[in-house]
Order: sequence, then structure tokens, then C-alpha cells
Amino acid sequence: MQIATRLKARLDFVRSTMEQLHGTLEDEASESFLSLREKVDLWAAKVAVIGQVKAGKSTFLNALLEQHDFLPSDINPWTSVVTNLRINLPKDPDTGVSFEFFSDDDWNGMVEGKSAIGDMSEELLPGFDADLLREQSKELREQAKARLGDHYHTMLGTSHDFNFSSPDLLKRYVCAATDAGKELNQEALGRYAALTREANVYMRDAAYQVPTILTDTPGVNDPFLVRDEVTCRALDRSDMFIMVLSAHQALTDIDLSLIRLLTQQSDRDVLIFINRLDELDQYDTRYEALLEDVTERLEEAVPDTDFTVIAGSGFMADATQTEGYEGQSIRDELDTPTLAAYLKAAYGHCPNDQNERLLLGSGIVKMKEALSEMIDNGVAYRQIEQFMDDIHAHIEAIKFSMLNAVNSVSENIALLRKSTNESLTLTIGDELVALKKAVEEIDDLTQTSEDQLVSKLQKLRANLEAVLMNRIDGFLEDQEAMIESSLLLEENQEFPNESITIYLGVLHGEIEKAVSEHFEIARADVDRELRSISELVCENVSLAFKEKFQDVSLDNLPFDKFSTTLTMAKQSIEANLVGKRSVAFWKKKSIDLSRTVKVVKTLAIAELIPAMNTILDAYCDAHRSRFSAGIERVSLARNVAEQAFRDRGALMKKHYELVKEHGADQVGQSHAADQLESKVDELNRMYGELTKIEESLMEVPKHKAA
Ligand SMILES: Nc1nc2c(ncn2[C@@H]2O[C@H](COP(=O)(O)OP(=O)(O)OP(=O)(O)O)[C@@H](O)[C@H]2O)c(=O)[nH]1
Ligand SMILES: [Mg+2]
Repeated sequence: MQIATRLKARLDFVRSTMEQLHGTLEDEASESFLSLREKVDLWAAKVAVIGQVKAGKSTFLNALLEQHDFLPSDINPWTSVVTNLRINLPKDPDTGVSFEFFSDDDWNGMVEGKSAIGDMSEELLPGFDADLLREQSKELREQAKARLGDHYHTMLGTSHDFNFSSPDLLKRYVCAATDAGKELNQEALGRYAALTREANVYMRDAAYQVPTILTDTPGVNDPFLVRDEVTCRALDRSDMFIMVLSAHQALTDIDLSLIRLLTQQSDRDVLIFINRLDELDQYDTRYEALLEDVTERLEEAVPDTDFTVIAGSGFMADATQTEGYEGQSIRDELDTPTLAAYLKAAYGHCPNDQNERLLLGSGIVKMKEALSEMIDNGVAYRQIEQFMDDIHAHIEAIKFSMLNAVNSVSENIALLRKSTNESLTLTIGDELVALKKAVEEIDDLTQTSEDQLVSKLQKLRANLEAVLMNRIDGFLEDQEAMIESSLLLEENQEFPNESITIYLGVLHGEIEKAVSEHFEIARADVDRELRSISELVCENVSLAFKEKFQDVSLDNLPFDKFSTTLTMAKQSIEANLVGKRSVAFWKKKSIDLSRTVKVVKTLAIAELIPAMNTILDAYCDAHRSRFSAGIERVSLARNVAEQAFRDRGALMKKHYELVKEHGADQVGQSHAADQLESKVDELNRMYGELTKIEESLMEVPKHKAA
């Protein structure tokens, strides 16, 4: 089955329009046109597959690609690295993999950044071992050191690139082995996994009609907290999501809050796959209730969104690709009377061929249709539409500039025909000065406002940080009674509770709300700034051209809203109170309760700070990318002026050459005028071609066919 054929038609149209434009403009193609072209070349539909550990994400992706054992999928090892399957991206190599490693900065952020807290807890509360993340980061680093020896240091921050890919190669980089796994196959498994941050796999697949990036992620409840952060960043980069649930425990609270967060962000689509149906007893009779239950709870949790929910089994589809005796026995095992009954109930028929039965039951075909539909109509569609708007704006700008050039050259021809050449150089000279001045002023203007944005962002960040700290303080104050009671020994209790767990659900909600509200207000402020630059720039350009330049549209900039998925990183903070050395400490009845509560709170805050900083970073990034997208639009106007400056310069040069060639007398000048006429013809011809391209762009229906 072919995926996203409708969007392909649109993308092809965009590409061929770009091609045509480039052909028409030739050397006149401006920087901003070339950068738009590059953006189109780099575009891909970005789909991330998410879900809890062992839901079957990697298996599902293998089934989708119809490649058994492509991504490592097994009970042990597990996926520990975000893997981007880059399918049919025009600028990518046809095949190969690139593995990116953590850099020193990544590590320091995760390890050293927290060690001060470790010392403090040792000092204040013997045996206190709250800092799970720090421990795990360290462990990861040690693992990498032990496995890689001297290589370790030279690899940080670099990448390993291969011009082929194979399951074994991937295993070495993207799978973490459990302890049991280590013993089994120490060398081959996960040799570099501890050090790998992200993998990019390049591939071609004719089924995917538009460039597509399918991202495999580690489970969201991965016990290794370090990975959560990496996963969350990957989620922020994707536009569409396939959430894989396990039929045994479809839609847990974690799943629901993740879906809620994802759909909260504007422009994101979510598709739900209930996997592992084959493992459910009597799924032929139970699947319907399961689907209903999941759909109902989704509707309840996220009222205004329609979800496509499909049930099946990635394993069944994968089994049809498994070769040899092993494959046959797996297929026979899955091919039960329950499957036959299920197919009749769910699909109305049961194919005669075993492979067809398994494929139908797997739900993969339905998922492909839904994926195709999602890419054809959702965010990806709107992104392509945006390209068409951009192209249109470019054509308008170029036409404006050309018309102006035609007028200018015609004026000069008239001058040449009747007066002296001094007045000619004078008019072109004046134009040159005016254009140059406009470009310089615009550059100053954008530079100043970019500088202002930097300091504005600092303030916004500090401001939001204060708000968040305040929320955290308030939240922990509410937890005080709970912490206190967990610290007290009961009457007959010899040892204290092993740990205090602080659940962060309420805090997540508050932070989420505070961040998106704060963003909305700040965004309005940044938008005002953008509008005022845009007005000033257009004013400058209009002044230079002595003609009104139409306003630059600032509609549809990215990040209308911002809500961060990063708060998901932790569900709770676990404070381990009993270390080996601390039992004696706890036996002292003279424990200073209020001081200890304070220490627990301090530690909790310290634990929350890195997550908060990540949120603040992402918050600033969002503002920055909105602002620079706006500036990019505005610079369209600037580039028109710059282009005109270059054109007029060339014209002046040509004029001098002509005068040199034909003499400065009346005859020579009229000859020069004739030659300039041909320039006008040329410009008029290009103008006509541009108008045609513009018309064909306008003819494409704007709104999607349902
Ligand atoms: N019976 C059955 N087993 C499945 C199904 N999907 C996956 N599995 C098995 O479950 C195990 C885990 O599958 P993976 O695809 O690695 O799961 P994952 O979600 O990628 O796991 P992590 O990356 O470790 O979070 C493997 O042994 C798969 O063969 C399914 O639909 N039915
Ligand atoms: Mg996996």
C-alpha cells in the first residue's frame, strides 16, 4: 500500500513550481528564495512512535516497514536510544546510519550538575540517597567507560557514520542490555548504547510517497530517567504520533496524561494502536469492549479531539516476514480458531491463506491507511500549504521589484534619448544610494531587535522561573504534613519507612498551566515587536522604491501556543531514607523533625530544578523560533531592496560600458538606449512568466478535500 499519495501530489506541485521559478529567475534567484527551496528539500512528515516500555513499538515499526528484525525488538535488550528512520529524504544518502554520541556538555548537565546535592545530603542526612538520576547518569557513564576504554573520551560529542545498516549494527548502538543480557552477550550487545544519544537511519522505501521520518523511542516509563529527557526532546521535534498501547493494560494514567499533553499543543495529530491483541484470551469476543473502553476514556479525557483507535498485533504482521522453520511455527501458533472468529467478527471474513489471515488480524493494513490519512490531512498537509503561501509571497515580492526596475530602466531610456548622460547616472546613482541606505537601516533595525529579544528573553525566563519556583514551593509546603508523618516512627516501629515518595501529578498540572499562560502573554509581546519591525521595514522599502510595498504577513508563525511535554519526565520523587549506615541515626529519637523536613524539601527542590531548567530552555527556544520565523518573513522585503540595489548597480555598470563603447554623444546614447530596451523586454517577459506561475498557484484549491 502507498502512503500519503494525496500529499505527494501537493508536494510535487510545490517542487515543480520551485523548479519553474528557479528556471525563470536564473541568476536573479535571491538568497531567501534559495533558502525556501532548501526548506522544501529538507521537509519530511515527522511521526514518532511512543508508548510504555515493551508495548511493542519497535515490533510495530518493523511490521510497518515489512522488515523482520530491522529494529531490535526483544524482551532483552530494550530500546534505549531515539532512532529516526529517515525514509526518502531527497538529500540523504540512499542507505546508511549515523549514530550521535552524548557530548561533554550533555554529560556534565546530567552528572556534575547534581553532585553538589549529593554532598549536601550526605552531610545533612546520613545515608540519604535520593538522587536516582545522578546515580544512573554516573552508572551510564561508567558503563561507557568500562566498555570503551580509551576510546570513550575521543567519542564524546562525535558520531559514527556507516554507509550500510544491519540489525547487528543497530543492536550495538541502540539497545541497552539488562544485567542478564550483559552476561549473555557482553561484546555485541549495546556496546555503544550508553554513549549514544540518537540514531539516524537512512533508507528508501517506495511505499512512502512523501519524505517521512518515523521515530522509534524508548518507553516513556523507562526505569532509566536519563532517557526520558532524550525522549521528551524527540517528542518535541515530531508533529504526528502513533501511540502503541498494550491490550493487557490499555490506557494507563501515564498514557492518558501523555496524550493530553500531546494534543494540547496546537498542530499535532495522534493515532492509537492497541497492540498485543493476540495475547488477550478470547480476543474475538473481547476486542469490541476494549476498543469501546479506550475510545470512551479518550473522549472523556480529551473531549474536543477525534481519535482513530485501531486494535491488532504487530507480532502477527512481523511473523509473516519471519523465515524458515521458526517463522512457520510462530505463524501456526498464532493462527488459532480465535483468530478466525476474530476476523469474521471484526472484518466480516476470514481469508483462506494463512499469511493473509495474520496480516488482516495484525491491524497493520488499517494502521497504514490511518497513517496515510493522517499525513495527507493533518499537520503535514498544513506545512505544505504554508510552503505554497511562502512561494506566493516570494513571487509577489519579486514582481514588485521587477515592475519597479522596468519603470526605472524605462525612465533612464527616456533620459538617454533626449538628454545628457550625467542626468542618467544621477538618477541611477540616487536610486542606488536610497536602496543601499534602506538595506543598511533594515539590517540595523533587525540587529537591534534581535539584541532586544535576547535581553527580553532573559527577563521572561527569570520571570517564569520565579513563577515556577513559587509553584514548587507552594506544592512542597502542601506536602509537608505528609513528609513529616513519613519521618516519624510509629509506636512499635523499629526502622523508619524506607523512603518517602512525593507524587508530582498536581505539580505537573500547575506548571503546565503556568507555562502556557505565561507563554501566551509573552508571545503577544514578541508579536507586537515583530509587527513593529515589519512595519518599519516595509516603510523603509517603500521609501527607497518610492512606491508602497505591501505589508508582510505575519500569520501562521510557529508556536502560537506552547505547552511542554518535558514536565512528563518524572512522575514522582523517591527519597530513600534508609542507607546502610543510617539505621543508627534513625534510631536516635532526638531527630530534629522540622530541620529534617526542611532538608527533604531542599533535596526535592534540587531534584526538580534540572527539569525546570529544561522547561525554561524549551520555552525560550519556542519564543526564539517564532521570532526568527517572523524575521525571515520580514527579510523578504529587505532582500527585494538588496536585489534591486544589485540590479541597479549592474545597470549603471552596463551604462558606462555602453557609453565607452558607443561614445557619449547623441548617437552613442541612443544606441545605448536601444540596448537597454532589450533589458526592459527581458524584465517584462520574466514578469509575465511569474504571473503565470502565480496564477497556477492560485488555482490549486486551498482547502483540503475531506
Ligand atoms: N505476542 C505478542 N508479542 C509482541 C507483540 N508486539 C511485540 N511483542 C513482543 O514483545 C517484546 C517487546 O517488543 P518490542 O517491539 O521490543 O517493544 P518496545 O515497545 O519497542 O520495547 P522497548 O523499546 O524496550 O520499550 C518482543 O519480544 C516482541 O516480540 C504482539 O503484538 N504480540
Ligand atoms: Mg523498542
